[in-house]
Amino acid sequence: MLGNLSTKLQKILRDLKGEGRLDELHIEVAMREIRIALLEADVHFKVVKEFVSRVKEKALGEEVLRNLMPAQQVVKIVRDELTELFGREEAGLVFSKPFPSVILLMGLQGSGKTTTTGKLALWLKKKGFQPLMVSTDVYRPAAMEQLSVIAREIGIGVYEEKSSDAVELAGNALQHARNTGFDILLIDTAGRLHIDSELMMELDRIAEEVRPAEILLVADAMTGQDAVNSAREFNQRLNLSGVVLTKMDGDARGGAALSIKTVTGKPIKFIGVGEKYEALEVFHPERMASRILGMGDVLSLIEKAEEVVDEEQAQEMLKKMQRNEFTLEDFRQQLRQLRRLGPLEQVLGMLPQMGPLKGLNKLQVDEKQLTYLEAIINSMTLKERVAYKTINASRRKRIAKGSGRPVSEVNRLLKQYVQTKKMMNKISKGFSTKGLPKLNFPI
Ligand SMILES: Nc1nc2c(ncn2[C@@H]2O[C@H](COP(=O)(O)OP(=O)(O)OP(=O)(O)O)[C@@H](O)[C@H]2O)c(=O)[nH]1
Ligand SMILES: [Mg+2]
Repeated sequence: MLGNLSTKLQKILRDLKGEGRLDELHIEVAMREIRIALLEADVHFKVVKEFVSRVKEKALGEEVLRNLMPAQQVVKIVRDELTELFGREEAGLVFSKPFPSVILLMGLQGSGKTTTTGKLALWLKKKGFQPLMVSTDVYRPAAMEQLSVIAREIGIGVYEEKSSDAVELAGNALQHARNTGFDILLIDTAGRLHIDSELMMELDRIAEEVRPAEILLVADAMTGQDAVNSAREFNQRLNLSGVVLTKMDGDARGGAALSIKTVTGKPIKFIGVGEKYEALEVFHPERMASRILGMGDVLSLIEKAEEVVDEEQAQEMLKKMQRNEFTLEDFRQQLRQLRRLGPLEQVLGMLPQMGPLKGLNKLQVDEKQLTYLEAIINSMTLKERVAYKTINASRRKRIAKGSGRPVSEVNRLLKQYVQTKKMMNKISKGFSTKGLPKLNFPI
């Protein structure tokens, strides 16, 4: 995520660390480089100016330069200021009581409103709410159909009514939600290529009709300063409660994410990180700042893991690793869980890029390889999976044939498995089987 900016900032700070003692000139040079990196990432020029001057002022502070590890201090300052740009506090969703509470989503055409409506509904459902969705895009019949398809796919209710009046439709949907006991009504609205007064008026009237607890702007992170400008204009008219930045998984440069809070005063509440309905993350300013600086986001990773990993199974697996009983069957299960965590690149990006994990994010990860590994294990008998030493040359040939992969890959997998087993055994000893793992990452 924000790969380019991330790489540049990390390089600048790494160079600074290489300097040992720091003087004003070092700081000057680093600040100039940071300024360029931010501008290249399409961050708003005023935001850049203020950011650099704040970091510089703090970095030149007496204590920093006299500190034994001044570069570390500078890294911390940059991280704190980045966090500040992202909005410091995690914003969270607001609900109105009594239910149903309304979330109104708006934004320019193609920014991801309909997809985000579905993602957010799914997220709320996982949290135990009973959401209902409605599309008020009365201009394109296909728009309503799109939301209905999403609703079916994620198993969430959708309010449908043939109507050409978006305001009336929103009102009726709310009435329906109230009558039938839904907690939350998510309203997807029509987009326009540009902000125009007709669009604004309609949104105004919908808001007036349903009194939303949340007015979220859905903005496409890939569009950089355009996203920021649209956010500013929407906010002037509708008093947004927050922003959802979509397409952060693509090659968004960071300009939108780093400018929106300062320019509009409104926090980013969620980010969209893919086309799948699960690809929505709560936005944590501090964690995002750490991720950009390569310090990892182990907390988010643990949360993701907790969603897909069954706690009891995990404990069982840990015990097995500690007793060195980790079988190929377990290896397969781990591969499956790994794939459920999301695209490997994203997972690796959340690990701290230092110590033993340094450079991991630059690994060329090929998702296909995981499928092949699983196919190879699938071709083994249960006995073989439990006792890998019985897998002799002729069995290897049979397994290769069964999985449609060359024998060399079967050999490599067995080798990897043995190494993993050893490593797991070692690492697992550092974890406690009670409560949270003792994490030994150097962060
Ligand atoms: N990669 C990626 N694609 C996304 C994300 N969010 C939405 N998209 C894609 O963006 C495209 C447009 O999404 P929609 O949800 O239809 O956008 P919209 O704002 O409802 O569009 P209109 O209703 O036409 O204004 C779709 O192809 C989505 O799959 C995201 O976070 N990441
Ligand atoms: Mg739409």
